[in-house]
Amino acid sequence: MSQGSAGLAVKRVIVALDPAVEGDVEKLLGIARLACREGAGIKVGLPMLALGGSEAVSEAARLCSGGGLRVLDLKLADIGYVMRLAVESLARGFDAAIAHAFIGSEGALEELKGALEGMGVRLVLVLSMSHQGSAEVIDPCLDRLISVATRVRPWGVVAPATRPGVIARVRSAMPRTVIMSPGVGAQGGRPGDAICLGGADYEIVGRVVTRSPDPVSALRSVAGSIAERCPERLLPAST
Ligand code: O7M
Repeated sequence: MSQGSAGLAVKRVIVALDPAVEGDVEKLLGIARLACREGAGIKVGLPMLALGGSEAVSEAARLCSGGGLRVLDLKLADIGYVMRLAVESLARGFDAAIAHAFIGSEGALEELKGALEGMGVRLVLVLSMSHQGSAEVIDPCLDRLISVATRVRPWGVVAPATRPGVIARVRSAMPRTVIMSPGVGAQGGRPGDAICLGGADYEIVGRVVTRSPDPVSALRSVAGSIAERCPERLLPAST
């Protein structure tokens, strides 16, 4: 593995900042800076909102204002009007915000996409999830979810690192859409499965980095595994 491919690989790793208790919030905000400087960026969502409030959510985005992708993960699944209210108060300062594809375009995702575009924030849609229960309802509908996404034309989609075959199906249906894939490490996905086997652009990693006594080394180690497995895939990711 060359230094060059390790450097490219680390720019494919987004760190999920999910505090487990209130006392974690400050520590994770500290990791935000390093995840944006060293890695591809950060993802914050309901645990950060619940334990740190909207101030902590905004602060995470602010800490990354010098560079790095800032993804707000509320996994929205509501009517367009309510999702618009949520993003108008929480998504400022973020580059992208996540919603579920299953809610459909009319009256929901179209309105959300319009609201986000007005704020300069890109839409990311969840097409499949990393846990086993995704096989119960979501995955049997994957083709329909892809067709919703094809209509809505989000900037990015989410597909699971725990099932690279699902990512590969999404990649072949949506060749130019950014794919981000969670489930690496703590949920059993191997670093590199999503990018090397599935064709994802980014791997989302939470606990492996945030619970490590040495988050920088943990982030570099995930990136090192990706770089070793498929250096040829590591041209800079589209943003
Ligand atoms: O690496 P972990 O398991 O500690 O954290 C995984 C992160 O990815 C966590 O923030 C989850 O909310 C998120 N995630 C999943 O784990 N599975 C999914 O199917 C989808 C997501 C996600 O980010 O959706 C946008």
